[in-house]
Amino acid sequence: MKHMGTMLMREGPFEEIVMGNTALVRAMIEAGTRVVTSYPGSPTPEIATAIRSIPRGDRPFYFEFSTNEKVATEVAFGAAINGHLSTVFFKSVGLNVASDTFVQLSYMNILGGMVVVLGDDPGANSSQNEQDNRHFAHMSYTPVLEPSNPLEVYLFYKEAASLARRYHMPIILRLTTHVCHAKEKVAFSAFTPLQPDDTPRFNVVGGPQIPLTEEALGKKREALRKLEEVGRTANESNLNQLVDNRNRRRGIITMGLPYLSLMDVLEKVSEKPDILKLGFVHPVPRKIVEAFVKSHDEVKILEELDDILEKDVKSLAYDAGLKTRILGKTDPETWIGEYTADKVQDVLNDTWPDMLGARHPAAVLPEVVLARPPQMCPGCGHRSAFHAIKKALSGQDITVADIGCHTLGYLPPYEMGQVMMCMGASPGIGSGLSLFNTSRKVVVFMGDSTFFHAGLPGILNAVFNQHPITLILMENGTTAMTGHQDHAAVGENFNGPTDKVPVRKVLEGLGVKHIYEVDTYQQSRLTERVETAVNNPEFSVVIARHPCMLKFTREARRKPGYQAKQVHIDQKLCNQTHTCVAAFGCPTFTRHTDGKVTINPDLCIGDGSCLQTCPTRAIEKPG
Ligand SMILES: Cc1ncc(C[n+]2csc(CCOP(=O)(O)OP(=O)(O)O)c2C)c(N)n1
Repeated sequence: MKHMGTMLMREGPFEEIVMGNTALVRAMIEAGTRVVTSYPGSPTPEIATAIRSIPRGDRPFYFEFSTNEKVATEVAFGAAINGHLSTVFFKSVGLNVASDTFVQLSYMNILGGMVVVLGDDPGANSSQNEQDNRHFAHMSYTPVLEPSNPLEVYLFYKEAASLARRYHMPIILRLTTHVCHAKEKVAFSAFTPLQPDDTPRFNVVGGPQIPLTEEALGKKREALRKLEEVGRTANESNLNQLVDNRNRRRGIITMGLPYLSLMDVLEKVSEKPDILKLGFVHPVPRKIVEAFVKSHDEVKILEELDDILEKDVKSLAYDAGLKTRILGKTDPETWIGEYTADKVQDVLNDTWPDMLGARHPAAVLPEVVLARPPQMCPGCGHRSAFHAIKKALSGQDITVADIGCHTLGYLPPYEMGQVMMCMGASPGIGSGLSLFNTSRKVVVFMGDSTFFHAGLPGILNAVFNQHPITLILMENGTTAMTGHQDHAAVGENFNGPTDKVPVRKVLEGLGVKHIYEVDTYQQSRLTERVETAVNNPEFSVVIARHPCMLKFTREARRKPGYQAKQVHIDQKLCNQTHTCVAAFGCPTFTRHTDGKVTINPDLCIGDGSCLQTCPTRAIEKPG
C-alpha cells in the first residue's frame, strides 16, 4: 500500500502495472485536481484505496467520503466554483441520488472545472440494476468521455480535466466495471508539484448563479453552446481512433469494453471490418462519424447496454441523407450484460453470420466448479440478528430489505427480506405496505451507513405520518458491503478522528419514541425486543448492534500477540440436529455425509456467536 502511494507521487515518468482505478488517481495528481469527493460503491471504491495509500500530508488534493452522492457532488461543485478543479466519483446508481444536483451542473459557470467519474456496471455485478448513465448525460447536456482500459482512463481523465477547465463545465468520465478493475502496464508522465494557489476565487462577477425563471433559460442556452463547442473539439480529438482494415463494405462503431472484446474476436478473422472507436461518446464527433458511415455499405453499432449511440448515429445519418445500412440492437439480450468476447462474438454472428466463420464455443466452466451463493462472513453480527429476529416473527409478517451486507438475510435459512429496491427505501416501502394491512406486521431492515445516506427521510416520514412499522437498524459501525468505509457514527472520517454522531440521538431527534438497543450476539434478548417492538402500535426502531467482524478481526490480526481462536464441537454431545448448519447457517460448520458436523479451521474466527444456537450445547467455547 505504502509502495502504491510512493509510486503515485513519483515526480519523474514511470511505468507500472495498475488497475484503471489506480491510473485515475495518478491522472488526478498530474492534472492538478484540488478536491475529490465520493460515496462508496462498486466498481469505484479502489479509487479511494489508491488515494489512501498516499500519506495524508503528501496528498496533493483534499479527499472526503461524503454522506451520500448528492452531497459529494455539491461539495465538489462548491470547490469548483471557488476556482479549484474538482472531481466526484461514485457508482452507477449513485447518480440517481446525486441527480437533483447533477442535472444543474451544466447550467452553472464552474470556474475551476469539474470531472464527474461514473462507475457504470454492465452485468449488474454489484448493483441492483444495469443503468446506462449516458441517458443522464443527454438529459443534462454533459459531455462524456469513455475509456476502454487503464491507459485510457489516465489519458481521458486528463483530457476531461482540461475541457472542464477550459469551458468551466462538468465533464463525465464514464468507466465501467471491467475498465475500473482491468490491469495493464501504463506509462505515466512526469509531474511537477505546483505551489497550490489558495486565493478564494468565488465571486458573483457575471451574475449570481441562481437559475430561476428567465435566468434558467439563459443558462440552458449557455449549456447547449458549450456542449456544441465540445462537440467541435471531439471532431479533432485523438481520443477517437480509426482502425482502417481497408474494408469499405463493413464498418463497426464502438467504444469502451466492447472495443477490447471486438479486437479479441477479430484476431483470427480474415476479412476484418473497419473500426471507429469513439473516445468522445457524447456529443458524438459528427464529422468523423458521418464520414465513417458514408464510406461503408453497412455499419454495425456495437455498444453495451442501451441503444444510445445507435440512435445518435441513425439520426445523424438521416439528417445527412446517407444510404448506408446501420445495424443496431436486435433482440432484448443485446441490451443486457457485459460485452465480453463471447457476447460480442454472438452479437456479430447475428449481424453478419458469414464473417466470423465457425462459432467458437463459449467458455463453459467445468461442472466441478459449484456456484457459490453470496453469504455473510463467519461471526457476522447480521447472522445472529436474523437468527434471533426470525424467532420473533410469524410466517405471515412482511419483511423489507435494504441495501448492504444485511440484504443477504433474504437468503435461506433466514429468508427475511421479501422486497428490496435501493438504498434507504425500506421505511418508505414498509410504510406503504402497512396501509390497509392490519393483520400482518411490517418489519424493515437498514444498515447504519444507509441510515445517514438516504434513510433519514423515510424514517421521518414514518414518524410524521404515523406508520406502525418496525425498523431494525443493523448497526455494525461501518459501510461493510463496499469495503469498510467510515460513516458519520464511526468517530473517524477519511482524514482523521471526528465526533461520533450517535444513531440513537438522531432517531430521537427525528421524533422516534420507541427505541430498543441490543447487541445482536445476545440472541434471546434481541428476539424479545423485536417481539415487543412489532407489537407496539406505533413506529418503533430496534438498533441491532454488533461490530462488523470482518473488520474487527482484520484489525485484531494486525495487533502484536494476536492468536487465532476457534470453537470446537464435542462430538459426544452433538446429536446431529444440525441447527448450527440448517438454521444458524455459519459457513464454518461442515456437515459430512454421515451427519457428523465439524468446524472448518480456515473459516472459524472463534467469535462464539454460535454457542447459544446448539440445543445440546455441543459447541464449545474457543480455547
Ligand atoms: C445509491 C447507492 N450508492 C452506493 C451503493 C453501494 N452500496 C451498497 S450497500 C452500501 C452501504 C452498506 O452499508 P450499510 O448500510 O452500513 O450496510 P452494511 O453493508 O454495513 O451491512 C453501499 C454504499 C448503492 N447500492 N447505491
